[in-house]
Amino acid sequence: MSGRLSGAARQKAIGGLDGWREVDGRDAIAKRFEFANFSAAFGWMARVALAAEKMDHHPEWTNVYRHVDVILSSHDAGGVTQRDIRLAAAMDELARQMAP
Ligand code: HBI
Repeated sequence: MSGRLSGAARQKAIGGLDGWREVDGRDAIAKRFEFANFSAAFGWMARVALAAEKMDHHPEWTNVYRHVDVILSSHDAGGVTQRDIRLAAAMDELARQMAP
């Protein structure tokens, strides 16, 4: 199991992602994804779900119409780990692939 990221390694890892922010009052990262419509949002969620299952690492997320709000944290580690960074990068890549 990888440990919680902190200090410079944490800043570097989060900074290497596309538009992720740290959550106030919790050791987690978050991003709002926006899509053209509900179908695109849900299609992306389906692809992410398959990737997440493969990685055995799962997002906290809510979908409203064409927006998906995502929070990532490693529950067993109690904070942000490399597994969150890897899942975040996979989400970004899948969103890029769906861009018009
Ligand atoms: N997803 N975000 C997140 N955090 C975890 O700690 C986690 C998970 N998915 C699966 C998982 N842990 C399993 O390894 C354990 O629940 C067995």
